[in-house]
Amino acid sequence: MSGSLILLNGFPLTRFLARGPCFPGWACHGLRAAPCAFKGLHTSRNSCRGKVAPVFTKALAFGEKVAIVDQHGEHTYKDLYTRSLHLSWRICTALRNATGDLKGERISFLCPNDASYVIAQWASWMSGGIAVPLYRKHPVSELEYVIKDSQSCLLVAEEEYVERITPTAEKLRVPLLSLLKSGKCSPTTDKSFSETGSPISEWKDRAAMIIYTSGTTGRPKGVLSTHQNVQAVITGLVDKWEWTKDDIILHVLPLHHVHGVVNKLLCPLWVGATCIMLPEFSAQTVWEMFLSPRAPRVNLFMAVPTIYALLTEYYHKNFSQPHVQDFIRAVCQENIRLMVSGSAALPMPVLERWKSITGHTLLERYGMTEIGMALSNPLHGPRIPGSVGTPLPGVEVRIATESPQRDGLSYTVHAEGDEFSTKVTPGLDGKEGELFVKGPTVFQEYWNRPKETEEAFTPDGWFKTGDTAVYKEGTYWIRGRTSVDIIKSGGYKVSALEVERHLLAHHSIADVAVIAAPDVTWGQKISAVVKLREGQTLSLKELKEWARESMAPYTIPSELLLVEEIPRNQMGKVDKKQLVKQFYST
Ligand code: MCA
Ligand code: AMP
Repeated sequence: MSGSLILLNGFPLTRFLARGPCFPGWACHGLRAAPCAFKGLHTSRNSCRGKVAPVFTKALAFGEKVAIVDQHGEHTYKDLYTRSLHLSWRICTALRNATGDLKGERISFLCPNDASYVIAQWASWMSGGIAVPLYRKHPVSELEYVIKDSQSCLLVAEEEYVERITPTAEKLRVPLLSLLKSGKCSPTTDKSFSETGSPISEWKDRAAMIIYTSGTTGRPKGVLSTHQNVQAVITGLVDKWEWTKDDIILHVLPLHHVHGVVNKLLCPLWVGATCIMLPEFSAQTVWEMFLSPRAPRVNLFMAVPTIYALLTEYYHKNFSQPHVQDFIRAVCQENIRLMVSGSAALPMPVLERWKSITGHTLLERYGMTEIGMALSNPLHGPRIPGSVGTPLPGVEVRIATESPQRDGLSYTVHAEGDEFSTKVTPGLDGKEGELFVKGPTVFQEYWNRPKETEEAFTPDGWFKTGDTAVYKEGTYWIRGRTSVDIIKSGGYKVSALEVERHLLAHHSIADVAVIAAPDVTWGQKISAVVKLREGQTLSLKELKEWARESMAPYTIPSELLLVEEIPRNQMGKVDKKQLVKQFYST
């Protein structure tokens, strides 16, 4: 840690650019990781050529370069590597593992958005474990679910969260290691261990991380990705969006989802770039970071559409003078090379307002926890508003519909493509269908759920995304989810059925249907249509307060509609499309 301190809205930053040489042979000489070449291998859905190795294996090559800037200061690649190695030694010691290879045991970790997260993630990998990130805003019951479901053998918590998670660790009898705040130094590593480093040399088929995602059935499922899967996503994006070590990205997303973990954190760390991590999203701080005349100068930004909508709202409230607006546009044009939107459909008004404010046409791309990133508009060349572009390197996509046959299911393929071209079935031009994906980015399995894993793929190995898509005008378009029970709110995927399950535990609620209310800022808002038990009353405020105990904040309904009866058909099903029309059609 060194350099002169700059205080920006209470967030200390130090000058860190041009900090000493990188190690020879690596990024200093225009490092661009080779993209995974995967073409036409229909029999093996997860295969990728080239050496697979996790991101930390590159860290020493970037040496003294600053990897992370957070609220505690700067952290070089070497700092991160050394401290991760030390933690991995502590992990193996705590588990009495003398080999230094946990062979795929799960390690859950609870860290703020700062360097401690990277250290916990790298340490999990260095010790041969699977990284299971927990989210600090989740209620304890949700944290417990993830630790239990992933069968984690150890818990790492940054010191701020130790007190909160200790009862859970004790209840589940999982050892808990406390991690110092990212600004504090760890004691020196056991010498022999630090000299040996990680004993693992073969990474390709090793599992890397489990990210939890909601589906239409059951509780959230753990999506298990291998190091090869993770690397394929990273290298595809590094290649297509031309990441270099000179990039400086501003990180504002949660770190229990692929967008925050891979696109915004592992990509910069892969190329030796710098990631400035805010503890959480704040529109004011983001604008200050964009407009600050001093280093570090952010030149890359990625977010969900809601964040662009919130930044736009802040801009209109605070920057009304024409000369300020001209200044903002000029600074954004000059300093920022790329702004990306993803995780949910980008509404046209959000795209247009952002363009008029900053001069940037947001690059929209499409991804999913199970497949990493699949489709992207181009870095160079026209970005078509409303479309998600074409397949990323190594990714194959199909648009198809199921055709039931006597002897089982078959699929009618409307279009099929890869990075280079798309073929359309004659007569099915522009016809909507479900989007299928294949390639090295596609996950290995839902943790401990073989049946769900099998059902998620076609017999010939395509992952069924559940998104409706169409190919036309030379590009792919996402038309929405096939299921009404999946809600996208603020970029988070929320299962309506899971929300209903929680709400039915409320003593005043007799029946409930959770629906998605369209909203330009949040994409969709979670709306609960509720029938109360006789004699009961319930306000939205009361419901929210009650829900905070057991529900993740972004799954709590922001609207409550009280009804006499919830309309159900003979099968007991609610026509949710009809309910949305009834309450939200304009
Ligand atoms: C918060 N609020 C909401 C919602 N969330 N209102 C309606 N709907 C919501 N979903 C309200 C709160 O009630 C509160 O209102 C106010 O907004 C601020 O709440 P807070 O919790 O502080 O919100 P925030 O921290 O500002 O969160 C907004 C956010 C967050 C930053 C946009 O939702 C976010 O980080 N989203 C990103 C999720 C993400 O990374 N998804 C990637 C998964 P009041 O003040 O009145 O109480 S998808 C993925 O990874 C795939 C692979 C992909 O393609 O990327
Ligand atoms: P998650 O499962 O949380 O990773 O969310 C993945 C889902 O987000 C996808 O299946 C899509 O429904 C949605 N999604 C991601 N990017 C886009 C996009 N650019 N346009 C529309 N939907 C998107």
